[in-house]
Amino acid sequence: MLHLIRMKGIRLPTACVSLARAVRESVNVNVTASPTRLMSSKSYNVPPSSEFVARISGIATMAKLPYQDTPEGLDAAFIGVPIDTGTSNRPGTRFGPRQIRAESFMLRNYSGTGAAPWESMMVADIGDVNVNLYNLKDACKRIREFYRNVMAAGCIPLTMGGDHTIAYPILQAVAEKHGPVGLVHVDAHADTGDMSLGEKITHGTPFRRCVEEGLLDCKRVVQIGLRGTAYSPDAYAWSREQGFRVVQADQCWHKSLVPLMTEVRAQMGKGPVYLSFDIDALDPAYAPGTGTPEIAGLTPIQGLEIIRGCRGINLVGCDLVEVSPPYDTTGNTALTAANLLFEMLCVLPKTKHY
Ligand SMILES: [Mn+2]
Repeated sequence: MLHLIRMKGIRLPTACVSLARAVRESVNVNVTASPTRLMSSKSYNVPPSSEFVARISGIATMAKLPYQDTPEGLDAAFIGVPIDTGTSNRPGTRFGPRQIRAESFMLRNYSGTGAAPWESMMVADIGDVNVNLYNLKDACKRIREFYRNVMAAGCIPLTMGGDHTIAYPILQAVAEKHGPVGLVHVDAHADTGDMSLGEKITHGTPFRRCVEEGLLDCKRVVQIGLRGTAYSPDAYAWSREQGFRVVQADQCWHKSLVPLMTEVRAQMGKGPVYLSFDIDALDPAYAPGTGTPEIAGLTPIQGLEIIRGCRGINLVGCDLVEVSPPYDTTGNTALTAANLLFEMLCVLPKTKHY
């Protein structure tokens, strides 16, 4: 764990502070002009600026935030769940959290929307769930227990997957605290299958399990971006029968999704909502590093419109899943994921906007 020190209300990793101080002193910069100094009068974690600290230096935490090993005292936390045991096709999502962290060092202080998360909330990277790579049921149990602690601390989890199986145990913990939640589910697939190869727990079944256990407020569920070939002529009938709103990818083509999100906000109302974003919702031209790609998907612009359109929704947890680094040597899938996760942080209820 990085050793933290406090300096006039700003918590930075020690190495970053000493480097920042050295840089300031060597160029005689007015201390009050440091962007980190201007962030807030409260004691929040603020990632070091590349004005003072080499962007590529340091241990790769999400957004260069401090690492701490508990959720205590945090308003929100980034958490990795490095698992691909549930995948049906290309593996590799166990490497997702690591590469998202590695690509996240380009993130700065403000979103283009004027959102200022580092001025609004105490956020840290609390590391990874120690998953069982050889037993998916035990992995789910470990994930559920980890997230129970996170929820008990009053901390909003922002999860880096990991295949989509993880949404099931996470939602078990979320619903234990909040009761049945609304769901904004962005994905190429409905992930509402019943069984695969005789197994109930896979990355194609999490939302069926969630419905069976009463974890979702089904009238407040929307699935956006669904597409691809199917095993039946009406592949999303089960979703609609539960009361979900289904927005297939072809209903999104060539359009801004801002009007859709106005409707989604009305559908979600004031109750608690979980946001689950499978990177395969995006077109594989933009996000090839994923386990089950489907052609003709959403653009990154539409992805941003969906997330930014969640501002005003009572988000109690978010995830970004299915990043499989071995299938994208450019790193751009993970870079996109890092940015989408930052934008999720930017629409949490406590985040202030300029
Ligand atoms: Mn999925």
